[in-house]
Amino acid sequence: MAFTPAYHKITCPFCFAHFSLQEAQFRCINPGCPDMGPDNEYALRRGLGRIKMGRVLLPEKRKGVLALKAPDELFCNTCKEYSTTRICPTCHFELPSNIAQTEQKVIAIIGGRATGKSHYIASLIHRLTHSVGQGFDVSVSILGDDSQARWTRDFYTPLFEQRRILNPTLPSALDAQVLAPIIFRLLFGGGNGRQRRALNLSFFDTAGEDMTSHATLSTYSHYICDADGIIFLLDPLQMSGVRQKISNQTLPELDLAAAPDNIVRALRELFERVNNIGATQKIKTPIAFTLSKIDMLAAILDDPGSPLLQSSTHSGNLNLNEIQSLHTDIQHRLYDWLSPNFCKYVHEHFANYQYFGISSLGQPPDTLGHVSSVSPRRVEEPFLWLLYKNNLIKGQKM
Ligand SMILES: Nc1nc2c(ncn2[C@@H]2O[C@H](COP(=O)(O)OP(=O)(O)OP(=O)(O)O)[C@@H](O)[C@H]2O)c(=O)[nH]1
Ligand SMILES: [Mg+2]
Ligand SMILES: [Zn+2]
Ligand SMILES: [Zn+2]
Repeated sequence: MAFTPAYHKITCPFCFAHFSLQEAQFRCINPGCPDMGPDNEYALRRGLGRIKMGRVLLPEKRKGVLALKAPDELFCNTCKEYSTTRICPTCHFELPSNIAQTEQKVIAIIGGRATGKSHYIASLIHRLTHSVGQGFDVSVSILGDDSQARWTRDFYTPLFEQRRILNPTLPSALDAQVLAPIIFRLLFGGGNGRQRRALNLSFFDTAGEDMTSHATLSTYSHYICDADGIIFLLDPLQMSGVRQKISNQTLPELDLAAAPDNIVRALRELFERVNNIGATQKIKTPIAFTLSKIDMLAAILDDPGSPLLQSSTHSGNLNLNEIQSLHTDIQHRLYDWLSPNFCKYVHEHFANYQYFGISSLGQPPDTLGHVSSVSPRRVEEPFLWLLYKNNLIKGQKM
């Protein structure tokens, strides 16, 4: 039987439980196995009713030097077949292959209702898999059949083929699917003799509605509080200063529950509770506070030189000067558009943050919810900055 060294600590890309490779369980996936039955852990996590699954195979507890190696397959006594399908001991989700050789990172995308999270995920993934990756010597692919099917059905086909805007994401109580992340594999390096490095990245498309109450926000508490980076979307169309200036256009209704101040406070309180952070301590997780829908702002920007109107130029390295000038510009405008208190609150409570601006569509949709083309602007920047903060790509002052 083949073995892999067991010292690798694994973080489950679905439930974020930490365990060693030794503790990983297996599932018999032989369709002819007579021992199929309900899997309560799996059903509970997915919000499903009773579901029949292949048998869960438990590894033997090994001691001494034997504990240094973990089996690559386990034997099903019922059907007499070996299984190489590892599952998480906590949530019973199937683990991606090579999990032991691959780093795991989690990037949380959060924001109030209709701030643009789903469209952002769609345009970011599209850019990463089509063009940005090459400039950074990274290849990006979607991992697993579940993730691939969901990406195609819920994001790619409606937005990029049919050019229709995406539906609002249902809260987790109504659609358990949002509790499962879309997982990507990023492969870094390989060029110029550099060492290759593999990374699995989990993204959840959360419903804004789940972000506005303590009870539902807690569902995602580990996803958010253990994340390696957070993209926090802020909708300029919910900011009073912006609404006054573009009042001649049809604007979405004002949604007080989704107000940026409320969600940033809820986020801070969540960190205080889950990670036991004192009232005066700053949160260290890198957070990209990102204005969405910046295509709507062109009409009200008095300064044609504003970085919000320029496109970004990052290739190979993250251009830190460009990031900084965008940050300063947005911070200055948020004083006016939102309130001086917002920036002050962010500064006092977060140690590692930066402001960004993106447009996922490049233009507003028409009244029927169609777009003539999808031309994303600056969408990769917050993501690249988070990779930079996690030492995965280099930054340069140009
Ligand atoms: N002008 C403009 N509008 C956008 C853009 N992205 C999204 N929108 C609009 O914002 C609406 C909400 O976007 P979603 O991505 O569904 O927002 P969400 O944050 O996922 O919302 P929930 O799933 O309800 O939490 C869309 O239906 C579009 O009308 C953009 O780049 N530009
Ligand atoms: Mg959504
Ligand atoms: Zn798990
Ligand atoms: Zn079996």
